[in-house]
Amino acid sequence: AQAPTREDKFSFGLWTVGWQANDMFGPASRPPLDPVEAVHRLSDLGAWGITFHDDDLVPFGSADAERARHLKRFQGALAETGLVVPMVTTNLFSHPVFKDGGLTSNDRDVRRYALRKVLRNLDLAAELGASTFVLWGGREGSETDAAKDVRAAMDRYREGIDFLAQYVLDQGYGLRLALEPKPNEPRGDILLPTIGHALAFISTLDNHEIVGVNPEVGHEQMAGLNIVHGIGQALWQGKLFHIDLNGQRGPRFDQDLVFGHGDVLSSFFLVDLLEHGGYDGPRHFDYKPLRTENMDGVWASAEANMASYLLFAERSRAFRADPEVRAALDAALVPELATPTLNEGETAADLLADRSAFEDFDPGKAAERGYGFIRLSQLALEHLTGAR
Ligand code: GLT
Ligand code: MN
Ligand code: MN
Repeated sequence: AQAPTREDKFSFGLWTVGWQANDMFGPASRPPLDPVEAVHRLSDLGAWGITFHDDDLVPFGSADAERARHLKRFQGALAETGLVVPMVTTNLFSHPVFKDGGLTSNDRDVRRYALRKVLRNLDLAAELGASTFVLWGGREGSETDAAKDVRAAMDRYREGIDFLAQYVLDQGYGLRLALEPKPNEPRGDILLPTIGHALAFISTLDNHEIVGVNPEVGHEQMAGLNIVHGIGQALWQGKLFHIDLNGQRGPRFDQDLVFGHGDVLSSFFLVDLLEHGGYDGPRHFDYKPLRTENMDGVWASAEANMASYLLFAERSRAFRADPEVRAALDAALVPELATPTLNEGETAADLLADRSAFEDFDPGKAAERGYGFIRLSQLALEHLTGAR
């Protein structure tokens, strides 16, 4: 297997390798991880970047001097290793003050406090040279429809995101905001549950140019959706600012498995899309090392994410280079979809005058063709499994 290099742009959340594996049914099974050690270990493994929430790096409520001390140590480790901070995010979900959300809490004082918490962290993100600021609204939502006026919540969400984006613009920070959708967990229902909801919401913002999405593979799959289609549309709209790669097996609780350890076929097509679809941002892993693993297992899991990605990328190149695949793609008319349906400048009158489009077109005959999609799919599977 290939070893990861900085050029691969692999990054990890501090909260991933640092997760102590405390869950709903039991306490931590691993010791705390020093962020400085995380930086060094990830760097040694070939990662390029590290990301974090304010509270991952500086415990919630730390005094200013304490905060400065934590940041200094962390920045020292970055300088020593050359690891970068491509993305920063704010925790608006752990402290009980956010139990009804941050930007959309019913309590106005909480919303104002949330904005202040994010502003402070935007300054830090800019200082560390990050280009993306992620907002995951895990607590923005409800368990009962009696409790949340969704239209008012959307007003407040828009107000909050537009305000934060305006601050970024006013400060001249080179940051873009990326909203991360998730359908549920920890709230019963979360606002902006899917990529599609988030994209529609973004189009209503005054500052929509600097707001995009940070989709997580497993979150779309929890909603039963096709992540490859979702990412395809986000790319098409120029809104794929960042991505959270991981694994999930079907609609159930958020598994945050290692990338490739969920839906393998979908992971293959996702990497194929990222590698050939014009995305050049971070390949960011947001997963949880299994609770069964000790620290050796944690580092093995970090390696596994990168190895999976590189394996899929290599298989995707082989797939695309195979002459049989190219012939099958042509036979399936895949390239023809890139041809516009209308001729240049063609009007409705022109189309109405084109007898070949209707009067002389034989739908019965056209319906006889088989598209050969199964053959194509099987060729992909053969490449993926190394049979070719
Ligand atoms: C939290 C969540 C992730 C988000 C993180 C960013 S927080 O760990 O489960 O999906 O990406 O806020
Ligand atoms: Mn995520
Ligand atoms: Mn998740």
